[in-house]
Amino acid sequence: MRLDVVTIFPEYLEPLNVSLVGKARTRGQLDVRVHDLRSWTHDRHNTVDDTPYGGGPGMVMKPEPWGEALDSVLASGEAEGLAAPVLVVPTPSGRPFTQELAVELAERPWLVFAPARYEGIDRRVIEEYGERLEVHEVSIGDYVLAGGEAAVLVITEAVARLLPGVLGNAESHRDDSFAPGAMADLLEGPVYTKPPEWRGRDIPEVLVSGHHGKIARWRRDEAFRRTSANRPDLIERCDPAALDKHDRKTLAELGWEELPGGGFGRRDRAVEE
Ligand code: 6GU
Repeated sequence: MRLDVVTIFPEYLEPLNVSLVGKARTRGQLDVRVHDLRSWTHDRHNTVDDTPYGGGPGMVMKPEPWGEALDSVLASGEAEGLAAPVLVVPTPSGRPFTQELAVELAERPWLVFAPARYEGIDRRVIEEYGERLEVHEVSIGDYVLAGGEAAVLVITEAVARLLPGVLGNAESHRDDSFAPGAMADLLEGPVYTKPPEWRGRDIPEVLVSGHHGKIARWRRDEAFRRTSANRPDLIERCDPAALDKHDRKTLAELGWEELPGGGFGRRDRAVEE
């Protein structure tokens, strides 16, 4: 997979040389090219921003450097025989970045990232490339960062670990939280390793029982427990058809009830307490 990143802070992308993504690069599984947006400016101050039309605080990234940068990056990939890339524009006003989108992006041979600083990029840039490319404006969460570069790191890591041969164990992402499959839409429960006792704390006995059925059941119960505590929204929209009798009992113990219209809701504890 080829990745191009156009940024005013190329050094912010240094972590792409480390760990999983760094290894994928040295193995030739990932071809990452980081470009300095300012190299497509023509004034003495390498200006990339200007005041917003209509007034208001902050600055807006000018369209001309982005246009030249993206044209140049697109031409270089085309010259190497690549078909049109997906353009990923990290922005707090984008659609939420999800595992589903990571899977979709991992299937594409070429991604171009256009992370904005300041108040964003002049809208006409998104419109212009939206006519030529598949463009995804994505947000990595409900908080505001100073720029999209950290989001590029997040998205790249989520995508790179899905590429064939990048993760050591091909099975490793099968039961990720949020991965489609058996544990779909449940958070993963706790994990343990040796020693069996640490600072007076034992591990759950079932994990050394050798009883695979009981272990799977325990893990699923713990996944429900953690999901109920940390992501009740995932329980609320879980599909009742995907649950067995034991799941329903576990959810009932965690304070959930099946609603008449399907789905689950918190049992009204005001009455009980
Ligand atoms: Cl992608 N960019 C910025 N600047 N802030 C964010 C974000 C992206 N996602 C969440 N907050």
